[in-house]
Amino acid sequence: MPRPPAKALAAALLAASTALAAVACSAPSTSSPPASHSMEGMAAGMQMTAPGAAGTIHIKDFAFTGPAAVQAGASLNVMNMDGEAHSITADDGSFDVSVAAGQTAGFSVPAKPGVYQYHCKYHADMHGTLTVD
Ligand SMILES: [Cu+2]
Repeated sequence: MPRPPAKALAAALLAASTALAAVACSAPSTSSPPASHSMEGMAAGMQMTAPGAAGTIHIKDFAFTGPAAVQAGASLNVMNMDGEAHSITADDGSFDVSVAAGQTAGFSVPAKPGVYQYHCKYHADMHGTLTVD
């Protein structure tokens, strides 16, 4: 399956998500705070959408697209462009973020470098990989 030019698309989406975040910041409910392995991770994990986020993972058509690698402890936004809720849940439980349809949420990536496999807990066939440097 041919893919769209991801770079230009991602840049446009990032700009759009920044604008959207300002509007969509109406206190979405997170049930489980991300597990923090350090104090800095804990501080960053408190906020919903992170204005200074290192990047955005987009969820569209039941697929994850996002930065291939991020810095340990960085903030990432998750933008759900689908019509139903998704989650980004680490297979090892390092992070677990649910995002309602059309919403954006933020989370802190683990402070420990490694390759994290994640999935959507609502759709078992959705998988992604996040490399933490
Ligand atoms: Cu899903």
